[in-house]
This record gives sequence, structure tokens and C-alpha cells, in this order.
Amino acid sequence: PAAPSHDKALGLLLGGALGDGLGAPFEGREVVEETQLAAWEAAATPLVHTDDTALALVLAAHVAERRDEHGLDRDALAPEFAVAWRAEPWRGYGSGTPHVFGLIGAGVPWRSAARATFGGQGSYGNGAAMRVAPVALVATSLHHAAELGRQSAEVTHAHEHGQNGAACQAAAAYLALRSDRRHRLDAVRFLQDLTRVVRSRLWHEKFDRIAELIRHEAGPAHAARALGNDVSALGSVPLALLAFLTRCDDASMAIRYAVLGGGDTDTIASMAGALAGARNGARAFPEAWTARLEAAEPLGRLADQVTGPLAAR
Ligand code: 8NA
Ligand code: MG
Ligand code: MG
Ligand code: MG
Repeated sequence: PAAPSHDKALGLLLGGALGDGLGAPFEGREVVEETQLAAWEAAATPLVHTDDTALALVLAAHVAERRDEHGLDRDALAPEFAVAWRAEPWRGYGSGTPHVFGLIGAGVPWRSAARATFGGQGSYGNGAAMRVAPVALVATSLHHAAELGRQSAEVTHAHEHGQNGAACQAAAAYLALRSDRRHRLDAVRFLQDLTRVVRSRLWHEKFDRIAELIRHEAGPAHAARALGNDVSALGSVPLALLAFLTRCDDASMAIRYAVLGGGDTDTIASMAGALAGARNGARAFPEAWTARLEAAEPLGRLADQVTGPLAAR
């Protein structure tokens, strides 16, 4: 398939950063007041990004560099993540990830490093899902997107749910990129497609619950209770997916819905924002928001790189 349009690629990248920056001040709060969020949306201060965007930038650059191969090189990717963490450890990383990055930076193979956390189980955190959306920009099919998502996760998240979360978000980003905003998005069909590439009963139960919440037009607080809003993959990727699916034609509202769900707000809104931007394009977001993005320039260059003519080698 052809590369996604520049507007959609840029939308995916900027949407992720917008969700991160708009959600960050509320991270960890169970209740987010609409008036507080509205004030932050209307502010003029820069949207400083956190770990979510810092690592998405690394992954986007990695796949853009290998655009003609449509793939990943995990032995290269693992140290690239570790270098980004080492340069800016203050970006708000979880507890397990810095440990893994430290080991990788010290030369431990990523497979062992990713198993060294949480008693050998590895992390089921949402840290692989939060950074993954850019892989959809080079994926050639839905299955390929899920596979790239899973591979990118393996270097830090050995637990199956950490990997399922990344596969799910990568596949959702692929579907959002390929969706045409002139046509209604069929949420049931979208979830059925995800069921084919995320093969886990626990995830399928979440997909069923998402469909039910959409049918009942559930608000964010109710949805957060039904799906979870924590730092685990299984407890956050579904809420991001719902925020997108239930507000799929209004990119700003998808981010707003995700932040109002509370909990891991920067990460959930970042994932929802990437999906919303992938469907609706960068122009769907308010200028006033994108102008505040700390990472606007590098993200713009990456969108150029991934959609422009292939550089001669
Ligand atoms: P991670 O691997 O540290 O996982 C996140 C958390 O999940 C851990 O700190 C543990 O509490 C828990 N966890 C994960 N796997 C297991 C396991 N096998 N057994 C028991 N507990 C487990 O980091 P990550 O990169 O996956 O997480 C990403 C999140 O951390 C994002 O929200 C990101 O923004 C960051 N973050 C979160 C918070 C927060 O508490 N809301 C604050 C700052 C940063
Ligand atoms: Mg974060
Ligand atoms: Mg909660
Ligand atoms: Mg977070």
C-alpha cells in the first residue's frame, strides 16, 4: 500500500504529543474537572512532553530510517531507547523501564534486560503501547502493524500484556490511518479487526466492553471505571481506544474524553490522540494547540521523512 498522506502521518505524530502534553498535568488524578482541563487547553504555555513522546520520537525515527524495509532492528532500537532515557531521565518514566534501560545501556542483551524486572515476569505496563503508534506509518498490513508493535515492545516489556497492548495500539493506529474520514467509522468492525490480531481472551473481553460502552454513550468517568485507567497496558489501552472510537470524528474531543477519564491521563490521551490524528489529520487539531508543542519541529520532520520521496541510497 501507498504511504499514508502527510496530513494523516503528521496527525498521528502530533496527536500523540498533544495528548501527552494536555494530559500530563493531570497524571495520577482520579477525577479531572472539565473546567481545569479547559483552562489548560486555553493556556499559552508550552506543552512539554513526557516519556510517552520522548520514546515515540525514537521509534518514529527508527522506522523512518528503515522506511524502505518496512521493519525494525531490535538490536539497534533497544540502545536507541536507552540513550534517550539516559539523556533525559526526568521525563517522567515508570519504575521498571529505567531499570531495563540501565541494563541495556550497560550492554546486557535486550531479551535478558526485559526479563530482569518484576521477579522475572517483565513489565505489563503501558510503556510499550504509549510509544508505538509510529510503527503503523510503515506497516504494510494490519497483521504487519500488530507484529511491528509486538516486536518493538519486546525490547523492554517481556510480559505478554505489555506486548499485547503495543500490538493492539499499533493495529488500531494502522486502521485509523487507513480509515477515510468522509465515511462513518464502524466501531464494531474496527474492534472485530483488532480481535483478529490480538489473540487473548482478556483483551477480547475488553473489546466487548468497549462496544457496549459505545452503545450506551458512556461518559469518561463511567468508562474509566469499566475499563481501567491505570499504568498497566490492559488497564489503559482499552480506554484510549474507546476515547477514539466514541469521538472518532472530532480529534480534540477524543483527547478531551481521554484526559477526563483520569488516572494515567498523559499516556491514555497520547494513545487516543495518535489514533484521532491518524484518522482526521493534523489539520483537525487547533493551531493554538500544535503551536504549543515542544516537539513540533522534530515531529514535523519525521512526517516529511516518512511520507516524502524515498531518499536515494
Ligand atoms: P513500568 O514497566 O515501570 O510499568 C509501570 C508500572 O506498572 C510499574 O511501575 C509497576 O507498578 C506496574 N507493573 C508493570 N509490570 C508489572 C508486573 N509484572 N508486576 C507488578 N507490577 C507491574 O513502566 P512503563 O514504561 O510500562 O509505564 C509507562 C507509564 O509510566 C506511563 O504512564 C508513563 O507516563 C509512566 N509514568 C506513570 C506514572 C503514574 O504512576 N501514573 C507517573 C509517571 C510516569
Ligand atoms: Mg508520560
Ligand atoms: Mg482507576
Ligand atoms: Mg503516563
